[in-house]
Amino acid sequence: MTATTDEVLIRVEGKAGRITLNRPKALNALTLGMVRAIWPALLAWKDDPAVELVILDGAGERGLCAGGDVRWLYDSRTRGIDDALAFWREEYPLNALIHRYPKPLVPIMDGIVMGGGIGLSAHVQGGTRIVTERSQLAMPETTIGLIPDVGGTWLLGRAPDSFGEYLGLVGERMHGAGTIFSGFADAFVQSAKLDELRTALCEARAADVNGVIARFSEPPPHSNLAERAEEVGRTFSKPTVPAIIEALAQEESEWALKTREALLTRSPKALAATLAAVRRSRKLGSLEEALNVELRLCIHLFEDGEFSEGVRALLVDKDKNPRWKPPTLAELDDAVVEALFAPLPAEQELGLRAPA
Ligand code: QUE
Repeated sequence: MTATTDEVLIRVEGKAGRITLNRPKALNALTLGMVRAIWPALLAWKDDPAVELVILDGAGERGLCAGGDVRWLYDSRTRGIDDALAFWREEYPLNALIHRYPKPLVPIMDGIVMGGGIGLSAHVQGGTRIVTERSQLAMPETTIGLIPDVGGTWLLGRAPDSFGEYLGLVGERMHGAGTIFSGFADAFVQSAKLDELRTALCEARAADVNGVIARFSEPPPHSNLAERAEEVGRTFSKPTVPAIIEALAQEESEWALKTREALLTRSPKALAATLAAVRRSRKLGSLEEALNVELRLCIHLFEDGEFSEGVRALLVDKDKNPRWKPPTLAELDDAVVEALFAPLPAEQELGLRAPA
């Protein structure tokens, strides 16, 4: 099978379907073209007896995937919401397909894996999500006025204790053991062994994939994430974002100081929406339902201009001085946050459902 774009390389090697994100200069940021190439390949391999497993990785040294192609979304803003709708309405079903995939899928989460890259890899079930000593996993969307989408609210809602609130609000990077502790990855492999791992996987039967991974994996290096459990519990369990920020001010650690400072730079509206969405996701029954809610939030934040302002300040003008609306949490009305959760017009709704 050949893809219609060179932004993603799709081929079969031995028994493995292989997907390599191939925009290394943009840290493999996910485009609509890539989504449209990956989808039919996964569907075809599902029913292809020659394909035992699928390997997902990224070209270049810097990482699997920085996120969605937010620069393109930013440029589309003057044309309305059609491109944003098209992108997210095709990307999220791919996240769900990956979650439900009937054959082993092995995401190589080397280097930077954020946003859209998490959506392509962290939903995989079956214990095959690989990280390395170079891995940096995060859901940093509140930095650009968005919420942790691509099923991020679902994953964060299932992280231990209040770690989902912490990781989702701050966008903190996870490394080593922290990626496994949080529930975003399964196995640690030294990056120097990845070529050999891929070669072995290409010869593996589906039933042997976990055994092959076990041969190459080792205990992950220490991360201080789990050690923060008490501080995270005392602070990120509070009912509102202002209460979390206040609780951080009561702590004495350097971590609390830095975390509070970070929160104060994030979009107030995105923070409040993220806190509510992560907590509401705990009451949902499936990833698909969480994705439906996330589309509403993202479209509303896109229409509202908060997302564009975040991308402008961080990635376009790079002045790192976003003019959030409102600029502070104190000025943020609960009704404004609740309106972000409102259903979209019927034809825009995602309407994903978990398989029966
Ligand atoms: C939050 C995000 C993204 C981000 C930074 C954030 C994101 C994303 C990128 C990104 C980075 C480098 C690139 C690129 C995109 O940065 O989603 O094309 O070369 O894709 O704070 O959500």
